[in-house]
Amino acid sequence: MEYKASITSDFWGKYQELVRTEMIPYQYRVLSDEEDVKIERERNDRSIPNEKSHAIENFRIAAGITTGSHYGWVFQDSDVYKWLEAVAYSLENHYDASLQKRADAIIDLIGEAQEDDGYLNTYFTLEAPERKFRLLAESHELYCAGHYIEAAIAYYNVTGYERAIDIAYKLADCIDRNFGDDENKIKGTDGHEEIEIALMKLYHLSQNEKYMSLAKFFLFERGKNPDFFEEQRQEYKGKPLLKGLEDFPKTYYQVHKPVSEQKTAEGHAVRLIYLCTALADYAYSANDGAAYGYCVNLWRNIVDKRMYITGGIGSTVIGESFTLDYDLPNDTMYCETCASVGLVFFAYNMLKNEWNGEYGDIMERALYNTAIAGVAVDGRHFFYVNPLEVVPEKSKKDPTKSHVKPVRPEWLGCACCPPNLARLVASLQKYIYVTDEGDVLVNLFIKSDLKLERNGKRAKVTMDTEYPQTGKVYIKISGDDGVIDRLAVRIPAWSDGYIVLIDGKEEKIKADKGIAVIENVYAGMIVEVDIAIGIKKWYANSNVSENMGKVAVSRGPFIYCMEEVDNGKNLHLLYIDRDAVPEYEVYDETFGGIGSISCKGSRLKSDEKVKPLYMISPLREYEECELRFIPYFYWANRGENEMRVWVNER
Ligand code: FUB
Ligand code: ZN
Repeated sequence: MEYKASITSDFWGKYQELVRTEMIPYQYRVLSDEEDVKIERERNDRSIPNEKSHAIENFRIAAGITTGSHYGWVFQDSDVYKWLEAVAYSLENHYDASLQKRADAIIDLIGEAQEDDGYLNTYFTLEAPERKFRLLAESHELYCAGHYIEAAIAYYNVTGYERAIDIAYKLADCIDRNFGDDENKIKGTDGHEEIEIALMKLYHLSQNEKYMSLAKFFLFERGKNPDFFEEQRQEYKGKPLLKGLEDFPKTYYQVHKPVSEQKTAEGHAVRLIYLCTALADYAYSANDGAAYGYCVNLWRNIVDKRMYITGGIGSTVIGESFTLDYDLPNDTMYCETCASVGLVFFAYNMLKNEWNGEYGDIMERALYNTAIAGVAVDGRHFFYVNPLEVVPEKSKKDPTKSHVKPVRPEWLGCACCPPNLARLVASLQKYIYVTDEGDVLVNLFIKSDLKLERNGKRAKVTMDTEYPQTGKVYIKISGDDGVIDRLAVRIPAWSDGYIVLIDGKEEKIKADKGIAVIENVYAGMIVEVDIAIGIKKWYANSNVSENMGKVAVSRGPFIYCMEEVDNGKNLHLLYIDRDAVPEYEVYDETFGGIGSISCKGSRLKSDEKVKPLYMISPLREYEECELRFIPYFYWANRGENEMRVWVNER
C-alpha cells in the first residue's frame, strides 16, 4: 500500500517550522563557516576540535575548487549529509525553490568530491588516501557513506534530482566491490554502524537484492571475528585516527560477539541503536524471525534495564556508552540526543515487525523528552548530552561532569546531534502511522492527514487531536472502500483507560499488547478514542540505586522536571508530599504550549549556618512549599539554572 502523511498539529507543526525557518538556515551557515558561533567542546579534552565546522569547505578542497587541508573529525562530512536529509523532508513539507537550489549545489559539490571509483570521504581523499578502508574501527568511512546514501534517497524521493541518487549508487557499488565474503574482499565492518540502515533503504528504493545482501553481510559479519579491528591496526601500524578509540573494548563497537549472541546492550549507545535499527528493518524485509528475535533481546535489555525515564540511553561519558543493568546515574550520564533519535528509528522498525504498543510508547518517550530537549526554543542552541539532574557549578568545576552542559551551546565541536534532530523532526510524519496491506496503525497521536492508495483505490485518514493536552483523538476515514480493512490504535501503557466510539456509539474493544483493533472499516467511518491522560508519579525499580526515595512526574508522554527558576536553588532540598495530588495548570505558550504541574511539597531547611560537615543528631526542619514542574524538553530555555527530574518524596 502506498501512503503519505502530513502534519497539521500545532505543537509539531511549530517544530517543523523551527526546522525550516531556523535550524536548516542556521546549520547551513555554521557548516559553511558563515555564522560567527562559539563552538564548544563536548567535554574538557583539548584534542576535540572547536574552532569552526569547515564541513562544506572540506568538500570544496576535495573537489579541487579551493586548496587547504581537512579540518574537523574524520566524520565531519556526515554533518552535511544529515543537514541535506533534513532539507529533503523539509522541502516535502514546504517547498522552497531557493532552498532546493542551495541543496542541489551541495549535491553537485559532493559529486565533484567523489572519486572516480565511487569512493567518497573528504578526510581520506585529502589527508590519508593510502589508509582507505584500512583502519575501519576509527575511520567512519562507511558511517559517512551511510549518511550520504540516506540523504540522497530522501532527496531523490522528494525532488527527483538524479545526481543525488547516482552518487549514492556509485558509492554503494564501490563499497560492494570492496566488502563481502569473497576472497579478495574485506571481511569486516565499520567501527560505527550506519551503512546497514542506508543499504536497507537503498534496497527498498531499488528493489535490488544486492543492497540487502550487503546490509546482511555487515550485520552478521560484526563480531564474527572480534579481532578484525586489531588485526587491521597491526597491519597498518600507523598513527590512530581518533586518539583514545584504540583503547576502547570490543563491546564499544559491538564486535565482542556476533549479533545473534548479543543479549545485552553494550558499548557506544548510538552505534548499538543504529545496529538495532538496521537489524529490525532487515528482519522485517527478509522475513527473518530469528533476526527479529535478536532485536527483541536487545530491546528488552534496553527498555527493562538500561533506559532513562526520559527515553535517554548511554549511562557514561566514557565511550558514550551503556554500562550495566540498572546503572542509571542522573548527573553523569550521557543520554546523547542522537541516541534517542536512534531509539525512535529502532522502535519504528520494530513496529514493522510486530504491532506492539510498547514500541510506540518508547518511541513517544524518546521523542517527546530527550530528542526534542536537544534543541532550544530558538532553534539555534543544542544539547548533545541530556542530563536528568544538573547543578551548573558542578558542571564547571567537576571534570567528571564537563560534558553536562547547563545550557545549550550554539554549536559543538562534534556536531552529530543538531542535524540528526533536524532530520527526525522534519520527517516526523513518517512515524505517525504504520501500514501493512489493508491495516493501518495509528501509532502517534499527532494531528495529521494520511493519504493511502491500494489496488488503484484511494482513501484518507484524517486525525484531529490536541493530544496530549487531552486524550481525545478523532479519526475520520474517507475516500474509497476497500483500501483500509482494519484500523488499529495504540493505547499507551501509562494510560488508566480508554473509550472507543464508532460513529458516536461506544464499542468495547479490548487492546491486545497495547493495540486496539477496529475491524470492518468503511469510508465515512468516524472513530473517536479517548485516552485517559492523567498526571502520574513514577517510581524506579529498587535496583536503580540513584532513585530510591524519589519520584518522577509525567503527564501523557511528557516527563516533567523542576528548575531553579521556579523553585529556588538547591533542588535536592525539595520533597514532594507522598499524598499530594499534583495539578495541571492551564497551558499557554510559556512552555512551548504545554502546561506546567504544581504540587504540594516541602523544603528541608538548609544547614548552611551549621558548622560541622557530619552530625550525629542533625536538625531536620521542613517548611511547606509549592513545587512547580515543567516539561523536561523545555528545560534550560530560561537561562542557566539547576534542574532535576527525580525528586525526593516524603
Ligand atoms: O562517531 C560519530 C558520532 O559522534 C556518534 O554517533 C556520536 O555519538 C559522536 O560520538
Ligand atoms: Zn549526536
